[in-house]
Amino acid sequence: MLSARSSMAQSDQATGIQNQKVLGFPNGFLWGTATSSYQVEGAVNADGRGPSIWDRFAHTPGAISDRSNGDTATDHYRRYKEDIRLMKALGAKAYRFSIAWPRVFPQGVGSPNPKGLDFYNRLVDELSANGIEPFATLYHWDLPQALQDRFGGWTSRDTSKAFADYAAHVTARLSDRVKHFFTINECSRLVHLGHGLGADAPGLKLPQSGLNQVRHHVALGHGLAVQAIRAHGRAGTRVGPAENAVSCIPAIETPANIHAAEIATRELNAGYLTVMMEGKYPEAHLARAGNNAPKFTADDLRVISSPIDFVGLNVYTPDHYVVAADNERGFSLAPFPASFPHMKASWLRPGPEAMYWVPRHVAKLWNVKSIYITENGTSASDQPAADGTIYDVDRIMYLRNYLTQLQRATSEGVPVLGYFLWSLMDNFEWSDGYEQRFGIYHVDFDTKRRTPKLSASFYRETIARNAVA
Ligand code: PNW
Repeated sequence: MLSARSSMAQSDQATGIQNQKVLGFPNGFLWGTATSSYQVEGAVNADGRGPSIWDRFAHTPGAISDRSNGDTATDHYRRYKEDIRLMKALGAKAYRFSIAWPRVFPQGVGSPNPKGLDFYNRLVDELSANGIEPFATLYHWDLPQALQDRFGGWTSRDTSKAFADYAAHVTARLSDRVKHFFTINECSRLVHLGHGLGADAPGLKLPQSGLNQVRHHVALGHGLAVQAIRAHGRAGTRVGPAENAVSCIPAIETPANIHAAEIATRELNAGYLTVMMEGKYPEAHLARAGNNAPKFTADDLRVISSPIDFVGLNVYTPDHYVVAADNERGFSLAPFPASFPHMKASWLRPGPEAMYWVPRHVAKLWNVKSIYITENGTSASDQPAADGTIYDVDRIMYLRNYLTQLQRATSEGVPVLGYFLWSLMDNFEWSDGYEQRFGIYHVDFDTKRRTPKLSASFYRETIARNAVA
């Protein structure tokens, strides 16, 4: 009797079709999942937590499509042990969570609330007991409302300074167990959607000059926090941003288009990664802003570009670039045709190649030696089949394609050390409320019951093989 393996080999011989190629990742590749405080915790009044701008925004009529809010969310605050069991069932090695600033400083500044930090102490201890490495994000958009009221939030550099004080406080207390800190999640989205379009908290629609100043204060907050984390973290504490860089991919992989996508990456991320990595705003960027350019000092630029240990990248939807000879910028955006497919959320247009090109551009442009993919995932309709299972094969397709491109990157030596799938479980998807489900575990928001989707099995298999399943 032939074993299954050798009979497979035999039929391969018969057809001439080769054995399936293993798309393996480097030894020790760090597989994880990600969430953020306001999206999962709930318990908004527990243990002295102060209100955040997201509490205020979510309770504003018309702000959230399904009129929901994060008051209870997934109740992760009380169910974190169960959630760590879910991670363990996946075989995950790391968990990226965020710390709610208004739990630690209910007024943003001033007296800390020790009970708030206690939650993260419990969480970190439980993760460690289960062999899961904690990666903490310090700011995933839930600014204490008190700072919005008092300083105008990120319109003032007082908020950048308050962020550094909060970062120092947290690092001093957690860095005995937490070795990796992310400063700010997606500076670009919090600036653009929160302060330009008014679609995220605090719901502002600032004119261009004000928006540019907010962008500068957010970058400054990142830099001040990097310095605070260095000053207060134990030896071995590492820090970096978690940015959703504008993802520029060459529409066709010719050397000229690749170059166009690379210079687009540098220019289109000028106010974020570029200034963090280079310590200056590119001339062309300031020239385009003209009178609306932000006000800053030379010292600000030194702070913003404080050395970091890694770059975190959230990778979702890319833009396609081509070279344009008649264009002095040297790159040209190929707009999405109306026929371009999208996932359940209309902004989520799949572009798996982003998972190859974005870390590659970042590594090459700025000689970055350590990169984490801090988020990647998709929403899906997630209807249970007759047998009760959610066969989310669209999410699996999406993940498999992105991971295949990630493997392409790591196999070529692009220094990506880990990947955090967004998200462990369905959660409060900001202005889309609970209508967009990103989890690989389904959450029944009435009972808070968690159930694995088929994609949880896909991810477990990928982690077990350390290769695309
Ligand atoms: C991220 N885009 O947001 C956030 O960090 C998460 O909190 C969020 O739940 C997740 O992705 C899914 O939306 C993004 O338009 C939203 O490219 C939009 C974009 C990127 C990231």
